Amino acid sequence: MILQSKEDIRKAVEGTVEKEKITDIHTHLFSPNFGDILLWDIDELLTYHYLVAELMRWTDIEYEEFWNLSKKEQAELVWDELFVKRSPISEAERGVLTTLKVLGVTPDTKDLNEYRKIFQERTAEQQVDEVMKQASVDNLVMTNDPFDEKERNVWLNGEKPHDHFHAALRIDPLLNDYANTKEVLRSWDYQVAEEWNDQSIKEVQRFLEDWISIMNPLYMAVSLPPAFAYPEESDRGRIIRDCILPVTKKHNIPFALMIGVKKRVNPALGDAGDFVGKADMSALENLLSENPENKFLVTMLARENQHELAVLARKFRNLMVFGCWWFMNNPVIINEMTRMRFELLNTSFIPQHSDARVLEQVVYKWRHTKEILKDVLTEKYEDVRATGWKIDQSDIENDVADLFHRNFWNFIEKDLRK
Ligand code: HDL
Ligand code: ZN
Repeated sequence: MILQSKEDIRKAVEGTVEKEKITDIHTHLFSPNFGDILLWDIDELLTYHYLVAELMRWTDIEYEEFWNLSKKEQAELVWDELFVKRSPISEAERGVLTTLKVLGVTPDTKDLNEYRKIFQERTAEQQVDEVMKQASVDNLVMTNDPFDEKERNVWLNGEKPHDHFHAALRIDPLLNDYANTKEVLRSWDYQVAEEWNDQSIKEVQRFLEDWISIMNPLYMAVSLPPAFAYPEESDRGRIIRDCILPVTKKHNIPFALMIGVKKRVNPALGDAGDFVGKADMSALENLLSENPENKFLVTMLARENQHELAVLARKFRNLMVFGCWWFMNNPVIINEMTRMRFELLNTSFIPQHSDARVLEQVVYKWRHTKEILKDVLTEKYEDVRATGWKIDQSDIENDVADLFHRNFWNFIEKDLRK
């Protein structure tokens, strides 16, 4: 049906954005059969490291003392400081309230125990089904770390993700801390040598191949510091050159780079202690131009890098830009970078991922993003319609399907190998 006005366009965009199912391509969630490493419920929501960082701005509690509190006590402290004593208007604070509302619990009381009762009545499986239904997410990709003892044992015990959950092989300790990881690999009988030689290459490749056969990952991922350089005569540079690139190409899976995190600038805050820095784009430019048969999924953490990343994607079809990552996942920036991406890349990118660490966050991260997407898409279609171009409801449905899942799955299946 040809859309005749901006109001028609807005209605068509809103309906399509609400209806289209989403593949959430980067989360820290797990299939329920992976056990208690899948985090969910109100106390986990309140002790999300984003909220811990915000809590610490209002209290002088010793960090050690906070971490020694029980999860419930930590949650009560966060609730009191950020929701009772003052208005919860930050993105992560508002996210808790949006989540409660969408899950059918109007957040109209400041009594935390009222909310706890609701979550206590559910099982993890029920909550996964409810969250995916409410968020309209029908596939989600996990972050699977073979160096995490608990998770490693789940895989070695033969657990496989339930349908709709997919693996991603995460290799930060291999690329960012090889000096210490060498010993770990040897303890798992991968006989890497002290110096980087053919044996080391063979054994690191064997390690990657073994975990690809265990996990069947959709991609291989790493987070990288602002100082990331490539090529580089370093452990990281050599492992990427000699192992990651050949193995991901052989298996036709993307290498996902998440660039710009300065880890633990305040170590006492744990996961809340990471910072951001602008990265030099030449590393990515070199990777892309030297490896046209490899596929790269990339997101960056610095606002200043977003424009360069979008322009770089115009130069290299083996680069798929994704998400508004972490400190980018705030309405003011999501709005800016999504508009910029449409203006530079049309719909050839993946607009968002939830990065959810706690199951119910999928709900708010997508709810908040969809509200922005509706506004931006309505404007973009109206700009085009105003030239006399015909916009049909089916055009919008086609574009939103690309943005919400087809771009990702097409990229995964894309084969650039000659
Ligand atoms: O490295 C990553 O995958 C990041 O997303 C970190 O996990 C970070 O702590 C985070 O949760 N950001 O949203
Ligand atoms: Zn993440």
